[in-house]
Amino acid sequence: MGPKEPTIYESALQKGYSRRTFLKMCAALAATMGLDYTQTAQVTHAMETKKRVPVIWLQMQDCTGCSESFIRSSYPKVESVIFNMISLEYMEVLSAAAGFQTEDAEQNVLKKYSGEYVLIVEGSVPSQVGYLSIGGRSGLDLLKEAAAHAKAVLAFGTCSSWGGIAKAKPNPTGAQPISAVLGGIPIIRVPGCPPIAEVMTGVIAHIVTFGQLPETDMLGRPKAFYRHRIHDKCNRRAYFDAGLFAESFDDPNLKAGYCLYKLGCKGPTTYNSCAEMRWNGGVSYPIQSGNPCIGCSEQDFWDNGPFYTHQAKLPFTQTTINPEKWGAGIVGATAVGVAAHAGITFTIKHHKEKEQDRGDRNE
Ligand code: FSX
Ligand code: SF4
Ligand code: F3S
Repeated sequence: MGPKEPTIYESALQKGYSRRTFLKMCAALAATMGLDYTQTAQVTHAMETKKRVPVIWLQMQDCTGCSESFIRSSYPKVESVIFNMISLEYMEVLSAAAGFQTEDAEQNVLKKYSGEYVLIVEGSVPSQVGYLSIGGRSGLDLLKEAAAHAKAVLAFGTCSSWGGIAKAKPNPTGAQPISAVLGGIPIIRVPGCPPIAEVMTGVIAHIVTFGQLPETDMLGRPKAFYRHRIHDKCNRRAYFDAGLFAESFDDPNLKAGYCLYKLGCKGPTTYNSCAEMRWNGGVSYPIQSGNPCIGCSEQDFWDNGPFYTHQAKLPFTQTTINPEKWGAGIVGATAVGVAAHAGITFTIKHHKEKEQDRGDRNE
């Protein structure tokens, strides 16, 4: 028998982390998972008693955006995730080895950790012969082999979840989501092009902490991160409800916070955590930065464009609400939609007066 494998806590200590840093990491993980502060103890207990989870990260047809996003996780920092919570046994982007050496390493890991490892897949799978071969084997082959003995399969990104950009028309490679070729194997979908780093680490942390897959919605997405539409938590939502819309990208009202719906925003039909967790360690997200949501976490988002053109009705929506009418209806501005010129003028005027008031108070 080999030496006893260290727990996550022990391995953190071995790497020179203090108990204090370790506890901070547990608190950050609990927050990322959306757990109550009081549940931090549960996370800490799991990290003190459980061993690191081996992870194999496969890349199919993708742009490496998911890997790039993941390695920029801020809360917790990816070095603490990678080196403490999981043991990243195979990942092309971070691999020191190259070529056949790397492929050999993968084969060893598949055998050594059979039934124990979490398989993360980034990218879509081509159905046309001749596309995507790694080390002389087809991507499809490698994927099926790795999925067969995985403890859990996580589809990171819109490509592996739904097919993504490669599946957009005319789809020359016959790209498909991994669910299309892994029949019968439960898959957790973590869509986004790419997904938010903290969402990815949060899903892994859930599996490590609770020893089971997180609760998902009908489409296999973890509810903790995909239960809200961007629109539900959007920082511009009050303007939508008030019927105040930016009319163009150089409209000064865009900077003032007006809603981007008329510029094509797909927030009303997009499920993701961007508006709550934001990007780059909580700094901002597309809408906050002035760019309409293009629905990057949704199925066929590339074909559901155009991205920046206002559409009265969004195609393939999960809601029958027409946000244009809904927004104006809420203000009660004669309830005839954004075209109700008098109503809009009133709300804009009213808003400007309020802004003026605020400015006066702040002076
Ligand atoms: Fe790229 Fe990942 Fe988009 Fe796809 O992210 S960011 S094309 S979801 O598979 O690398
Ligand atoms: Fe935010 Fe877009 Fe909804 Fe406007 S339409 S409130 S910008 S999500
Ligand atoms: Fe994507 Fe929309 Fe978020 S475009 S990054 S889901 S705000």
